[in-house]
Parts: sequence; C-alpha cells; structure tokens
Amino acid sequence: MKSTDFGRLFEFQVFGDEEGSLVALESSKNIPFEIQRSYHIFGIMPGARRGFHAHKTLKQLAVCVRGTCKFLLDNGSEKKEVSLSNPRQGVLIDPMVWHEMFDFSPDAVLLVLADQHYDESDYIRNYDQFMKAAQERL
Ligand code: T46
Repeated sequence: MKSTDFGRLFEFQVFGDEEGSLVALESSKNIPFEIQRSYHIFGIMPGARRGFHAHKTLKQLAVCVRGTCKFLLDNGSEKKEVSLSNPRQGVLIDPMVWHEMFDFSPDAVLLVLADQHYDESDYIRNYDQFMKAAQERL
C-alpha cells in the first residue's frame, strides 16, 4: 500500500431539497467493496477512546451519521488523523491499518460498513504485534 493511499476520505452525493437530505450507500458503487455487515457505535462516554486494533483482511468504511468524531490511522510507517464532521463523508479503513476513534461528540453515531462478517480472529489488538506484521509486509 502506498502510504498516501490509506485513510481515504469519501464525499458522498447528497440528494436534498427544502425538506431534507438523503445519502445512499451501495455495495461496489460508492462503497468500494461488497457490504456483508454494518454496525453502529453510539452513546459513547465523554473522553472515551475506542478501537486500538488493526484488521488482518477486513475492509471497512465509517460514516459519522450524527455528531462528530476523529480517527487516528496508522499503517505502520505513517500516521494520519481524520475528522468526520458530517454524514456526507466517510473514511476508508483498509486492512492492516491500526485505528483509534476519539473526540466523540455526545450525540455521535458512527456507522461502519464492513466487507466480512464479524470474526475476532481477524483482529490484531496488540500494537507491537501489529508493527511486526506491518514491517514484514513492507
Ligand atoms: C472496528 C472499529 C471501527 C460483535 O460481536 N460483532 C461485531 O460486528 C462487532 C463490530 C463487535 N462485536 C463485539 C465484540 C466486542 O465484544 O462488540 C464488542 C465491542 O467491540 P470492540 O471493542 O471491537 O469495539 P470498537 O469500537 O473498539 O471497534 C469496532 C469494531 O469492533 C472494529 O472492527 O474496526 O469499531
């Protein structure tokens, strides 16, 4: 992976009129994979920081559909901070990218789309193990 490729921000088309706005997310159209699972994170305690893992093979795209939050993304050689501040934007979380989510606003709802079903064995939850695996891929 080229270092600049990870943590790509997507800007979705908004269908809007005077009555409101709508964003459609579709497998292999504006989402760059087949969606197998979605989950959403909400009711986050003030100051909470989540994530602290990378996935071996899972691809995901996260949209803060309400409120705001930030991501720290780390591919083992470069770190990026990404802010999600509106429901028109999404951030791609590639495999082998360590990620942490933080600075959630009290009303934040983070929707995550994933290309595989839940599998705990796909997680790398130890940063040293992640760095070792990331270096081996270079
Ligand atoms: C990720 C970031 C962005 C399930 O049983 N099924 C699921 O599909 C998911 C996502 C989680 N869980 C269980 C596993 C744990 O017992 O829910 C509990 C909380 O999961 P975790 O501590 O991994 O949550 P986060 O917010 O740290 O991470 C989540 C995703 O797990 C992860 O894949 O990339 O959001």
